[in-house]
Amino acid sequence: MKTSVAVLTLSFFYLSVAEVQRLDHRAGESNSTESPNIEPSGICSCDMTGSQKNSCQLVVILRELESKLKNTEKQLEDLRKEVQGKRVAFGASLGYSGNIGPYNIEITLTYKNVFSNTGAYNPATGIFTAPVKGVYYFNFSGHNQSSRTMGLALTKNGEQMIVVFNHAGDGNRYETATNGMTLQLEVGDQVYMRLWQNTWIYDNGHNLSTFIGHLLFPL
Ligand SMILES: *[C@@H]1O[C@H](CO)[C@@H](O)[C@H](O)[C@H]1NC(C)=O
Ligand SMILES: *[C@@H]1O[C@H](CO)[C@@H](O)[C@H](O)[C@H]1NC(C)=O
Ligand SMILES: *[C@H]1O[C@H](CO)[C@@H](O)[C@H](O)[C@H]1NC(C)=O
Repeated sequence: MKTSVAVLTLSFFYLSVAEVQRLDHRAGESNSTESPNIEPSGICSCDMTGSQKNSCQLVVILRELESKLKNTEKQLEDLRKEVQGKRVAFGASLGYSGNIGPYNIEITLTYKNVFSNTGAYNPATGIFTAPVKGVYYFNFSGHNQSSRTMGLALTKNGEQMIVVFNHAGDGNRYETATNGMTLQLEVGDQVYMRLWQNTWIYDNGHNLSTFIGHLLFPL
């Protein structure tokens, strides 16, 4: 709107107020429909003087520009709404879980301590469900004592994507392993963390074991 106001203001250098009103009224009569291609010569008659005709054509062009600008503004607003609906992110830790495992089956980890969540991550199940088609980034970390085996898998719809595996070694160190990946997801695809059978993971109030994900861009 600012642009059209500026353009209109500029036009007063060339047209008197009365002239603009008269011509604008005239242009309005033949421009009641929203035709994007107004033919200036169709409104500005032949019996006008050269300068009148120029002014008349200017008004017609201005009106055309104004309607195009209104259209662009509407498209921009629609786009803004669309982009806002596509903001997706979450971050969580196991929190005060203590030791989890070992189990004789693989389990899905539930990261209950939520730092942020636009809603697509369910802390009760540990499952992230893609709300839009797009490219997403995930990262996770897992902590435990070096004497314990830790196997963690970022899993998509039951299919293992990437893993960290901590081989149980000697010593009594505390170790954290981390990994991350960019994944293309369809609407409804599910991503979650699995703890391998007969392995351990640990967390406490320090949020050592985390799982995060966010939408990089929609497709
Ligand atoms: C995952 O996150 C950790 C901690 O921020 C970082 O050090 C690591 O580079 C990330 N890994 C990948 C593969 O993005
Ligand atoms: C762990 O996360 C919670 C929030 O989710 C936070 O209040 C707490 O301070 C974190 N602990 C540490 C040691 O950073
Ligand atoms: C790692 O797992 C073992 C076995 O359950 C446990 O004793 C230990 O305390 C765990 N956590 C850490 C931080 O080492």
